[in-house]
Amino acid sequence: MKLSRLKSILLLPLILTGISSLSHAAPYTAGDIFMGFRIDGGTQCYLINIGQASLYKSPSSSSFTVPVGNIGADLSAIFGGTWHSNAAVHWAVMGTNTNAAGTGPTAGDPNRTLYASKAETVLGTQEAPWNRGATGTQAGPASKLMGLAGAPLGYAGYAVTANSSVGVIQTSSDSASYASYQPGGTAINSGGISFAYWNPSNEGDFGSGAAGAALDLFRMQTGTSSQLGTYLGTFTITSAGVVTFSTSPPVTSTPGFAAWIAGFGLTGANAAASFDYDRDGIPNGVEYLQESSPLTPNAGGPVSSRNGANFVFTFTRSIARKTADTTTTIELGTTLGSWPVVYQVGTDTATSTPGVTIVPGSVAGTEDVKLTVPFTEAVRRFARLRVVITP
Ligand SMILES: [Ca+2]
Ligand SMILES: [Ca+2]
Repeated sequence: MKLSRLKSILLLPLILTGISSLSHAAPYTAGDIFMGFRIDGGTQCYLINIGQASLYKSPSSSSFTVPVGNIGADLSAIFGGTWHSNAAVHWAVMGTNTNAAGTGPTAGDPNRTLYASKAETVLGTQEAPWNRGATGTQAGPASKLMGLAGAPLGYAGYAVTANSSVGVIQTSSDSASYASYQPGGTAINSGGISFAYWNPSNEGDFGSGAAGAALDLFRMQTGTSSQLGTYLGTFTITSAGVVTFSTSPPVTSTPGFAAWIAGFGLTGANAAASFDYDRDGIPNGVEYLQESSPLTPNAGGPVSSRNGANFVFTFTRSIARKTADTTTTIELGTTLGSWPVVYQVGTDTATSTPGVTIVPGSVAGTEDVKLTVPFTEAVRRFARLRVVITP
């Protein structure tokens, strides 16, 4: 009896040792997406699990640091200390939830939903989204992305590095390495374009330095090739390897209000931002901001309410409509005749007047703007949303 107990006690440290070594295996959960790095002609590449796609699809903040550990140390070790200014060093983001046929969404997405980056050609200007494809078409890249994620030759088959609990260093010539899916890499699985699908590539490089590199992230549910993916946000990286994801690029490539309103056939006074052509109470400029039709009366628009001791004014806007030609303000007054108190609504909370907060909206591609003002006196208070267009 005593001997048996002694054996149990002796076995315990061995079991713990086993668990400890297992914890270094690269962690992968269905729905995780990846950031990859490679260098032209390199024998090694670097693959990082940046977590569930939902972190980027429905981010809890409009800008956050992606928790990847000290990847700067790994990048310097693999690609040299000047990796962040080397045009031969490439990076990209990509992933899928599953390639398995079947019913029901997995990880919150329909099967074969794809995520892929596109490098910004003009820094600060959003790229046009990748197209969506039919279920059968998206099976090709989804299959390769599952290969990238899996074991033994993909991500899950490796041990993580000492610097990053989510980073693995792969042998480029392995058939499921990150480099093997890229056109300039080992090109085992690329077909000359990224994952034999994103043409020419979902990668950017560091020829303009880390400060000149940005990757826009798009989500592509299965659909038709005439449907565009959805822009989710932009990745940037510092020369120290700190990765940031932001849903608020400063400028988008959208042509702006003039082209938008002309597209509805409105001209002259009917096309003014302050005019309410369809008489739904929403001026054309606000219709633009929330992407509702200026021709058809619709519900929506700003909502004001009282919340305890605060006056609260909220509206939802389209991220794609934060074009450089718009100036957005929330104006307050105690009558409907004058609006003496003006709050600026910037591209994010930091660039707005204090009291205004901007957070991701419940629908991808939108954000919610909220003004909170304490009631300081017992008077009526009115607020309006004003969009001024500067051609
Ligand atoms: Ca209207
Ligand atoms: Ca309308």
